[in-house]
Amino acid sequence: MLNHMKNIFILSFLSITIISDTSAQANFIQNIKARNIYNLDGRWHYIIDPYKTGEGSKFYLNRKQQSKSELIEYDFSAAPTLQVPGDWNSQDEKLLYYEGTVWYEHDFYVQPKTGKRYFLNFGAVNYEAHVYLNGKGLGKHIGGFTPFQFEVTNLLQSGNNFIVVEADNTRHKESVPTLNFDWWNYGGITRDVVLAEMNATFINDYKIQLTKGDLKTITGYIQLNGQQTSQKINIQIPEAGVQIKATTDANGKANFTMAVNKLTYWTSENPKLYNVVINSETDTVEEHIGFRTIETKGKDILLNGKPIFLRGTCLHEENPLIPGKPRSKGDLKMLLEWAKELNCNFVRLAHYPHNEYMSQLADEMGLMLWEEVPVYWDIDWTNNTTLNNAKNQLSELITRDKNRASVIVWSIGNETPTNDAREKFMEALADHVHALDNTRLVSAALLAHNAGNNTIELNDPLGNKLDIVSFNEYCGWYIDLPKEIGKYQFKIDYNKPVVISEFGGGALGGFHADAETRFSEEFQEVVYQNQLKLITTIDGLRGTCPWILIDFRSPKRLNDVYQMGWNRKGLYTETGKKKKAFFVMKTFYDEMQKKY
Ligand code: GCB
Repeated sequence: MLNHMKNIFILSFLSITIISDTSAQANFIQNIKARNIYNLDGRWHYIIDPYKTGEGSKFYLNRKQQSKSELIEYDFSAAPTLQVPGDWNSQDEKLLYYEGTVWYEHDFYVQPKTGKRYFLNFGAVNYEAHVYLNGKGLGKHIGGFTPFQFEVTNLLQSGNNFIVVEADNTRHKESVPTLNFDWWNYGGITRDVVLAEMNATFINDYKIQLTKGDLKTITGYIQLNGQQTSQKINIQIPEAGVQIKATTDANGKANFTMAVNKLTYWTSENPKLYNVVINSETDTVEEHIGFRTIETKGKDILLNGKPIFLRGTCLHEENPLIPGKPRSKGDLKMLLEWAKELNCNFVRLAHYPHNEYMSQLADEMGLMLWEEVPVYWDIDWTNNTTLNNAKNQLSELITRDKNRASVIVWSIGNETPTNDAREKFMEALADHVHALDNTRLVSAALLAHNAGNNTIELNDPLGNKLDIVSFNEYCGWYIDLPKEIGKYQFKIDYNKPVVISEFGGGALGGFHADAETRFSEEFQEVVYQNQLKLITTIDGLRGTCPWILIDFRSPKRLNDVYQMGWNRKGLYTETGKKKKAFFVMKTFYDEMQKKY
């Protein structure tokens, strides 16, 4: 049915961009929040539809009863409302564990201007979204954590308009992530929705970064969208006293290279951002951008050519104090501030792309980031649709965040079991990322194995494709007791920097006992003390990421005494109290800061 709708739509509105399948190229307006936008956040009507009745009954038409006898078995205007952005699970008790379809409807008023073009942009909808404007299908998007947009110039009406979104967070074997994952499957329109008003030809995309390994040259491109493809472009960084002119080609693209003599480079101690101004003949956009290089040399990670140690932490995108997903920039800032209290300079945004505000805040706050896609555990390795889906999520994430100085690592997955099919899949992802962006490092959270004689060996063939070899390691929690951690040694078969992407154990905040009692703060504290002794024996150790900064909800954590639906491995409780292990990590990071 939807395909049929889509075909009709393509025929009648040829100029409309449709992102309708998972292999589509990421194509959305760069830095959309800086453009002329109408914010469509607010209260949206919703109808819970576990049997997908709304598809056959065409809820997208948003029909109203025309006579008192007419039978219409839905009514958006009488339906309750949810806050957008926001997950549905935390806003209606009925939806806490819900996995299925929810229809959203929102009315808005707009007076489109002649000669302008209009784009409807979603920050993220988990997991599959079918979008309609004024009863017409725009297309669908798959993937719960990245932006997508539709051009709606020809569909907008002067006056009242309505959007309908069919959102479905059902888990599927072939999806990314797959059926099994250790976090809450928050559904719905979880990020901002905006309508952007653009000129007929506008600056759609740009990349402005230091050239890989070259502190004196900025390179990048400008991509226009519209008929007037050939334009003069001017890129200026007034504070650095540089500018460059370029001309876009018949495809609306201009590549450029700009020499810079004197720049204050972005670091975590001094996260300098410059105002960058891009002018074309028909558009202007400005953005604050930081400039830094990131490379590896042997076992070192070099930021602006200097060795660094990544004082990291893992983080889920979840609100500790208010249930559910963070809904505003303020919520997200608090999470990063908690990481800074631990004296972090690095955050692993696990296990999926987080809100775009995260990387903007990290740019401002001087936190380096690891960004990841939900290629998590054992996904459908032989399925080509799954591979295209994973590639598309990477493309969308990289398109969105490629100008963020804070982002230094793209992670292609977490704890994927080694076998031939997975190897082929993951190597394809590593190649995909290297081709899209050579100015950052590629990694993945790998699995090490016990090679006998208490030796933890990391020899995953995928490591050869990665710039940093990272692995998760849970000695003292899933394997052995904390007091036994000391018997282990490592064998790591690469001349590359090593980052421990996860380690740790659980504790119920406020539960105190001796250090042998599981789930006590003392047990967790010893896990950390002994883990730090162990992992600092790794010759190439260049970063650590405890799992995890804050307790988070997971339907897999079912112990009713200690867990109650929460993964308790946080260094903070969900109410923001620091556990004893927090101070072990903080002391370690204070010492590492003196060394690097
Ligand atoms: C892991 C996973 C992470 C889990 C964690 C745990 O290895 O990468 O997603 O939440 O372990 O707590 O078991």
